[in-house]
Amino acid sequence: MIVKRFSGQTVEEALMRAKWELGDEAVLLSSGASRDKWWKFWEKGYHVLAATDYPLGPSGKAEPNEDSGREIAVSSAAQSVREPRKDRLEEMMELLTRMDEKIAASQFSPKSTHRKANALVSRLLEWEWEEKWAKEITQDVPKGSVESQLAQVEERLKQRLVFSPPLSALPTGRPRIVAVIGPTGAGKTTTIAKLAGGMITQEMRVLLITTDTFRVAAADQLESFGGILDLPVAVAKKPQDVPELIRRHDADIVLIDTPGHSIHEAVGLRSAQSVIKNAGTTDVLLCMPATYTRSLFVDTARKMSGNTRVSLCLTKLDEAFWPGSVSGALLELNYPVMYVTAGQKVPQDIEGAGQSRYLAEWLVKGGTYHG
Ligand SMILES: Nc1nc2c(ncn2[C@@H]2O[C@H](COP(=O)(O)OP(=O)(O)OP(=O)(O)O)[C@@H](O)[C@H]2O)c(=O)[nH]1
Ligand SMILES: [Mg+2]
Repeated sequence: MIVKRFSGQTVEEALMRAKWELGDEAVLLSSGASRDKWWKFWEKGYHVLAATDYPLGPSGKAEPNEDSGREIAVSSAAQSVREPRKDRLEEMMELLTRMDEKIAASQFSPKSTHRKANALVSRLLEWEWEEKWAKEITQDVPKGSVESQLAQVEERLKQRLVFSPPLSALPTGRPRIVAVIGPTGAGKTTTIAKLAGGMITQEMRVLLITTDTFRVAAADQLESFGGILDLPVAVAKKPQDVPELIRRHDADIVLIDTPGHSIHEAVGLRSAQSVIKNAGTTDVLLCMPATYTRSLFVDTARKMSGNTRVSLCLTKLDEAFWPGSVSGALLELNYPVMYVTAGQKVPQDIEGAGQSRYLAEWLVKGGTYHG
């Protein structure tokens, strides 16, 4: 006798395999859901345990040997025993097929709210949301299609996020002094150029100051933007020079560029804080790339801001496809978001975060950012 296990996506498929290999004479010993580790983890599987009297033939299938063939040919008694066995097998197959259909139907039942909730969480997890935030933001979302539930999640996110209004001139007539800080290559200098470009169209008087005198050609980058936009650019050799430079110019808004540095670089962290302290800043804009992982984003934002109240400028949204890490980081930090940038073009690839019609949707659904 041969006893063998067969698997399939459905019981019927497993049975077909058993019959194909062991022949129509095979009898079903047991069946059930496959929980073995070897079954493809993303699919549900079923197994059947089947047996036959015949040994495996050269084809790899069970074939009657001479004796058993003779047995079938000559023994009408044996035939009569096998016939009801065959009927039973067909009967069981029919029963199992119906069971399969029932299981499949219950999985897609609109009544199953638990499964609906999971479908919503799964959708967020697909976009690399962390399970903790996915579960929290979807808690008690009313029933409906996943699409309509995602619209609710988007609304909730809008309510949870904090936005700062875009920079404008102060009503006091004194200059608004904005320090732009952030990790290396986050887009600080480019963001300053984008902001300045927009401010010129609003007829604000803008002064650009760079404190980035450590690196080769760092000041040149801001000076070239200043040249293109026809704006004054001042170079501060040390943070203490900034107030004097501001006094020398009559500006509504002063945008101060700072050198990028890593959070492991204590000197860099101190120098950015020194600019903030010495320049008499009214605002600090922290540029953070949307391409960071959630933990790197949160760690960097916390270390860069220190004890200073900052607003975020989310940069490089166009380079990030999966929103989970940014959404999770924003929920965790709860910092106000002032701007988002999604592209290298100056000045157009920037928008006020609170005014963005697409940000909340992107933070839920991801994909290419259409700012
Ligand atoms: N795709 C994309 N690229 C951007 C965006 N913002 C800036 N960049 C690019 O990122 C690169 C670095 O930008 P910078 O403005 O020099 O960055 P930074 O923070 O001033 O860099 P450091 O001063 O070296 O720390 C440049 O190639 C920019 O064009 C954005 O929103 N999207
Ligand atoms: Mg720079």
